[in-house]
Amino acid sequence: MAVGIFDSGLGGLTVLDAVRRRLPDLPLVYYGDNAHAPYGVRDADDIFDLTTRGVARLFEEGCDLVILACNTASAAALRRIQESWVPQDKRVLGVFVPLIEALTERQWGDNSPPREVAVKHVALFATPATVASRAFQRELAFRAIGVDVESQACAGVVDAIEDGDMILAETLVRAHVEALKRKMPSPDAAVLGCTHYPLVEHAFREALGPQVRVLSQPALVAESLADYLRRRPNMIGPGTRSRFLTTGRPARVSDRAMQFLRRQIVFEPA
Ligand code: DGN
Repeated sequence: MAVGIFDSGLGGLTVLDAVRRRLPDLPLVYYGDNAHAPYGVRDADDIFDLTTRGVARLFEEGCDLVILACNTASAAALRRIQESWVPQDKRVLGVFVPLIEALTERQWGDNSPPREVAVKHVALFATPATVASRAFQRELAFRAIGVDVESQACAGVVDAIEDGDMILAETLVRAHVEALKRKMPSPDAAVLGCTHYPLVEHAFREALGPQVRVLSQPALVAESLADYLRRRPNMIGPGTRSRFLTTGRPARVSDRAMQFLRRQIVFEPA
């Protein structure tokens, strides 16, 4: 049995990498829907259909737990999947809750009332689809967490990273941070709500300044997963080797994965 990691493309490899560092023996199956990426410009029904197809494939691979390591899919499809689609013996988790926990210091699955929230003004940087969904604000409201959120749809950043144009990506990040600061001059914390942003985290940090606490998803998701599995010791059995599936062209996707993992991995057709 393995843990499945779903993403619209390659960005979820930043999450996979952090999970591997935190839980080196955990067998993982990665599914990148490269044939249909990016999701950031698709509508919610389309994202739901594509995401359920990928998650079903990961269930077939023997994954009883799947992480939607894609903010756009988590925003547009996760609740619908959890409420109406997942079989009883399977679990699908998203990537917002670990960020919210980091703001409130709560644990996954803990229903106790929120503690005093240290941060008051939160800047959210994400794709246009994630920002439009208001899923992050919905999750905060669901937990009765009263922080002030200002969001910035970072158009172009994912595409620039996918094209390997890091100079353009960093220039766009600086422009998006400036645009955010015009709406919220002094955020206490910044949430990087997209799988690709760890690759330009340095640009976000520089533009935001040292007084802003930057919450980067991969390490937070890995820590939450470790905690989740620690509380469910029988959930994942002894491992097989990790596998990488793609709906795109495996040779091309394997080549581009180097940019995210800085080592060679081999994708198979999904
Ligand atoms: N993986 C997506 C996310 O985290 O929002 C970014 C890529 C995309 O499909 N837009």
